[in-house]
Amino acid sequence: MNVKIINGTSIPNLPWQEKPADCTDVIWRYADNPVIGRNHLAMSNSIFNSAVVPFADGFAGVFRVDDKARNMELHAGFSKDGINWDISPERIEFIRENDEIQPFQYGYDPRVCFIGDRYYVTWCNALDWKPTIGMAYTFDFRTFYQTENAFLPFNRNGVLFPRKIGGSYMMLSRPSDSGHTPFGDIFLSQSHDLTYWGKHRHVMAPAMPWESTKIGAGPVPIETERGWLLFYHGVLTSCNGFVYSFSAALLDPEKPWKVLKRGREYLLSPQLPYECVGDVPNVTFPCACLTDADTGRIAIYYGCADTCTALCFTIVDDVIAWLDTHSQI
Ligand code: BMA
Repeated sequence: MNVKIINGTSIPNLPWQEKPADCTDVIWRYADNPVIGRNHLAMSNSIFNSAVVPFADGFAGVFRVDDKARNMELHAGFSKDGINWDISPERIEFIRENDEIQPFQYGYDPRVCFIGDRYYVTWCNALDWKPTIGMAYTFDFRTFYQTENAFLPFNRNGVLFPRKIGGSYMMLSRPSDSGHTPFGDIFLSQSHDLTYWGKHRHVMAPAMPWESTKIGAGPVPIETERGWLLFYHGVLTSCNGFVYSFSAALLDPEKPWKVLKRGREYLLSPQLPYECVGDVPNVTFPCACLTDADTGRIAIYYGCADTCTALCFTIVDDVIAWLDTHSQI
């Protein structure tokens, strides 16, 4: 491994498949995708755009589960191997930190970030049915404590950094509108206490055709000696609707609102049937990755066609080498 991962975790049981000999891409898919099908639970219409982390001797996660009434819910789950998931059929019942926090109306696109001694969950949370960034924490993925929303509506894709940087917690987000938002840049906000957020900075706007409508942060950024490695989705508007692909960027280690490298092409786009066909066609939407600090192996979990959850792989060295030769800022 050339590029060192900083503050990383050893994950010897990381789900993994070697790159197929004939693959010339930086990211390759798990051969038995999808790993979580839409009917994984008797009550589910779809399970996608979900977040997993290493936990105990395996993995745990917060899953976006849309039920058959098409409520958008969050469910907890556990796995020994990151492939076979035991997802609760009951939605998470958040314990609200105070009574003024609005009871859950809907939630989607969770991210999970371990900071200090607990796992923080950020997700698109309804405030009076308007989307913003909800926050909660858990120690065990059984009891979840909901804290104040980070921002006002309308906002989506809230993604925490896994430690304070320059004395502040940091979160990426994508201010949006009440509908299917035909615009969107990634911004960064800072906080001393994970409650009050300010010192907002612009990070990046859509640039290349594949992402020309809007962009949004994906998994929690990976700290490397070259900077913060961020996977992010980008949306193109075609005559048939939105197309969600994803790529990578490298953000400054100390001032992560500064973009050091940014892929001019997507790394993965909807091409296989489970990515192109479903409740919302042509969506690949990464919300989590597992990174083994010893080998630089990365397993990325991504939602497919707003229907199921799939897995793909890459290696830190390969993504950064690609960014070194394919960047346009
Ligand atoms: C976004 C979110 C995602 C979804 C995507 C494509 O606005 O709702 O959950 O995957 O649209 O429908």
